Amino acid sequence: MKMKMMKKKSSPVNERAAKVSQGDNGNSPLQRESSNGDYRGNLVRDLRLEKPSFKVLQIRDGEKVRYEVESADLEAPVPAIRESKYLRREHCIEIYRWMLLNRRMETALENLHKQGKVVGGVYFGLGQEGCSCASAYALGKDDWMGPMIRNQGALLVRGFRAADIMMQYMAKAGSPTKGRDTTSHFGDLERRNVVAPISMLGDLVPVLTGVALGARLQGKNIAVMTWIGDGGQSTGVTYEGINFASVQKLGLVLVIESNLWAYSTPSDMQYGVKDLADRAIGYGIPGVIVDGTDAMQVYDACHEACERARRGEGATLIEAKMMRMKGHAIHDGADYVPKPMFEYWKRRDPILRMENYLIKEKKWLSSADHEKLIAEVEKQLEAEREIAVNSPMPTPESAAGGVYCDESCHQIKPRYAMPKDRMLGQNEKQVGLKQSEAPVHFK
Ligand SMILES: Cc1ncc(C[n+]2csc(CCOP(=O)(O)OP(=O)(O)O)c2C)c(N)n1
Ligand SMILES: [Mg+2]
Repeated sequence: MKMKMMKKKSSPVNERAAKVSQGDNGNSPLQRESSNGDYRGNLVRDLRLEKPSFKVLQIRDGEKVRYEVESADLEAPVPAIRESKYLRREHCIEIYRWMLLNRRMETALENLHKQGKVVGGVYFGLGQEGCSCASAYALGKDDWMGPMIRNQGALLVRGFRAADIMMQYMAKAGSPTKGRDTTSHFGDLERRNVVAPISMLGDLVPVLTGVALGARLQGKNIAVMTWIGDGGQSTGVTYEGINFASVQKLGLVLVIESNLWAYSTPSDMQYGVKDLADRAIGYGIPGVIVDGTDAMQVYDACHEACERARRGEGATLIEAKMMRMKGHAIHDGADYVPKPMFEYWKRRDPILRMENYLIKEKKWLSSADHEKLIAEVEKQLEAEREIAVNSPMPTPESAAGGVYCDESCHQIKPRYAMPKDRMLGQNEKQVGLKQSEAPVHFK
């Protein structure tokens, strides 16, 4: 059924640029065939079970700008979850649990903001929990990640407590940045292998690539995962970072959170390619398209990309198609988003889809077990919320102290082994460094 949401009198401004495409290219779900059989078609795989296609049109009414959506797919039934090739029952339930915790923590944060307890704004990953949690779940102990603002789920999976994140937003003394920063600009270089988010969009890409290079120079190939939005991926530094990873065959796993909006700009008003995964062809690395609301697809693509990274075969670009289900942050009511888009993606809520999958399709969870699981998550969250709310603000005297610095903070220690400098053609038996030598020399 063809649904038209446009009013007849409206005139689209720059129709081509305003088209938001979800890649309905008619190709096979597993592997897009190239027309001439060359390598280009084989570099991009599409794991999705549906390929919605939208057109978002920018309409100008005098001074005012608004958006309307046109699509034949808005009433389409929700597809099944794609069976994971790798995950067993307990893993699927675990991922679902992280997704629940992610969502409920963000709801708690929204309430804390309304109570005036949060200093500054709150960023949400509503509708993206499956992508955030399942991607981070694919990382191993030695791998690294660099989250962005919508990856609070990934932080939970990587071992941060909900209390850490809530304290951070409330600028509490016990927060990871000891109250120096709100939102999520924190990492953990010592225990959890997490690089802090960088606000300048794209800059995390070369940083994570550098982490992979550092590990390589210490004799180990690791996976380094970071995320970027459909808006942020347009930055020059994103290209530089991916290109360097591609040339050096470094284990970058870049997840593009293709959520149809960047602030109030619909995707295709700032890129011309049909699917962002196609950019992988230009970088010379594999690209994968997944349905970002299907946690199983996200996991499988990320798992394969991480395995490839650990084998030293290089980078992968994963485009996760989904929808940002709130505004940019708490201050943004997202009134500019056409309502039918929200309705369409609400039916594809990643938590609802996973719940159906576990309870109805696989029968891996009984209703009673499900209720128990939810009660446990709520109990955990309430306990952590209490810790966060009751913890103290920083003392005035502490303001002069560092955020990360302590006495030994500038001592950079090799994590995996001593540098072997194999890439530099030096004697492989030589391990360790002379006192005067820096760890890495590009000669
Ligand atoms: C280089 C750079 N340009 C602009 C901004 C301001 N900015 C912050 S978030 C944002 C929108 C990001 O949209 P997208 O990358 O699609 O991510 P989403 O918010 O949808 O997750 C912009 C323009 C920035 N932080 N860095
Ligand atoms: Mg976006």
